[in-house]
Amino acid sequence: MTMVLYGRPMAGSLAVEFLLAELGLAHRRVLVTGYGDGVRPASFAAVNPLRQVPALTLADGSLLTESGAILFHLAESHPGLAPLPDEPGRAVYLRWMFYMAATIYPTAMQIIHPENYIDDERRFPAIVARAEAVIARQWAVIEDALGDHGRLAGAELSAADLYALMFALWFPDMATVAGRPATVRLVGELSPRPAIAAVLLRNRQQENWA
Ligand SMILES: N[C@@H](CCC(=O)N[C@@H](CS)C(=O)NCC(=O)O)C(=O)O
Repeated sequence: MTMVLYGRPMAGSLAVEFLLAELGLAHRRVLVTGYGDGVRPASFAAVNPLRQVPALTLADGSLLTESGAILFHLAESHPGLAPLPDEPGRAVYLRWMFYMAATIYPTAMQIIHPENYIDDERRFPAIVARAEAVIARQWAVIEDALGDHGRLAGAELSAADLYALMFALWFPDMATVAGRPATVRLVGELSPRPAIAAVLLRNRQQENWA
């Protein structure tokens, strides 16, 4: 059975698309639009009751949600983009995978969807401003780590770098990226890779009509 990735253009599915493309894994992509009761296709509500992307059905028909789990599983089961147990860089790789999922992603969501955190629209700017300050501090840790090797888990490209690339692309003008040379270099080196460039082109084209 072909894997099916449920995604929104330029959203949390982007890092999974990067990884699927870099690993050359065949999959079908289902574009999700709308939110809450307006989510389309309506059947997506049964796939992920939270109506969040990414979600991936695997070849055996089982379903994975959570970007970190999806990236981790794919990189673990197809060699090339993760240090495996007992290989150098493994522990550091785990650190960054969890850092992206548990530290960066929730802060990013406060910036992009403040309406999920407070009802009073007048308070949205305050939520966003605080989250921007928090993510700037969080990203400084990534910038320092990238400064050592240009990649997060040692010298080799890993799924953690692709995860970081997604967030950097979400906030190109913010303190996550702007003025951070190691992050700018990561984006500059990874974005033109043929697999990544093709995913970005497709996502940017779909962003305009989805
Ligand atoms: N913890 C989840 C978060 C996923 C998430 O928040 N996805 C966003 C897109 S970036 C979404 O689909 N939001 C729609 C909603 O919450 O209604 C993960 O890491 O996959």
